Amino acid sequence: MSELKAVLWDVDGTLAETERDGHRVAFNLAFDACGLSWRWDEARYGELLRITGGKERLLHDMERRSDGPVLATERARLANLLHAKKNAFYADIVAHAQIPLREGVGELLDECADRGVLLGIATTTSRINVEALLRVHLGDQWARSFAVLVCGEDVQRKKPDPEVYFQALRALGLGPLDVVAIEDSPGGASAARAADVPVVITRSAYFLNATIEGAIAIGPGLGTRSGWTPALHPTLEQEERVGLDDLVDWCAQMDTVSQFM
Ligand code: XBP
Ligand code: MG
Repeated sequence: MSELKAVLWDVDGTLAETERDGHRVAFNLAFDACGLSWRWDEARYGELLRITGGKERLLHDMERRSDGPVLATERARLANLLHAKKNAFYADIVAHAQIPLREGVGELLDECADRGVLLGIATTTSRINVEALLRVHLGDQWARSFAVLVCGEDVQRKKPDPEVYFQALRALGLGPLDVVAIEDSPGGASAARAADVPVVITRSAYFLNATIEGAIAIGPGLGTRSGWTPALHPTLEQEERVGLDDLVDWCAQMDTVSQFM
């Protein structure tokens, strides 16, 4: 691996636990606002997370229920309506319910900025949702912190397709081994790996036990040094979190690691 030049962040599940308490709740509010009795409980939403993209998730569910519109054009129209409403409710939830950034995320963002490592967003979620979340946590000028922002509407094919990573690398003018991706899900890991981007997995609530292949490291979150594979070196630093040097160490171990993960 060459010198680490950028860290590319997934959003939902990685920057914050937005799925269970954010998007899912907002989808249910949107169903209600449209007079539908449909509800996605936590378990059903966990199944539906296999389908990336909110609109795609709605269509997938609608095609399988007996009380959904029969015509494809009607399903598409309803999905558009529900998705727009969902995003409005989601913005309201993140603005008020304050879904926090996951532990260690803010610190690693700051450390990257301090050490001249570029930041990027590589997500399948809509730009409006990224804005809503990051404005709350990083302020109105949040976008200035990121050298590249590739969102759901920017790609033809969402994760697990690697297009989001190819676009981010092209925009940065970097090769895959110049960067590290941080993801939380099997689909996110597949997308990064298919673009040859080394990926670190911070497991989120919905993917605690999921089989995730090809990561250079997997652990419970950036806020702890325990529970990681490969294990982290003990540190003399006060902080009990994953730092940039750890990402670089994992990259250096990459070839060895892939033999046992
Ligand atoms: C996660 C997703 C998204 C969100 C909903 O993306 O699959 O679909 O659940 O977002 P990532 P939209 O983890 O890559 O951020 O409704 O805006 O599609
Ligand atoms: Mg994710």
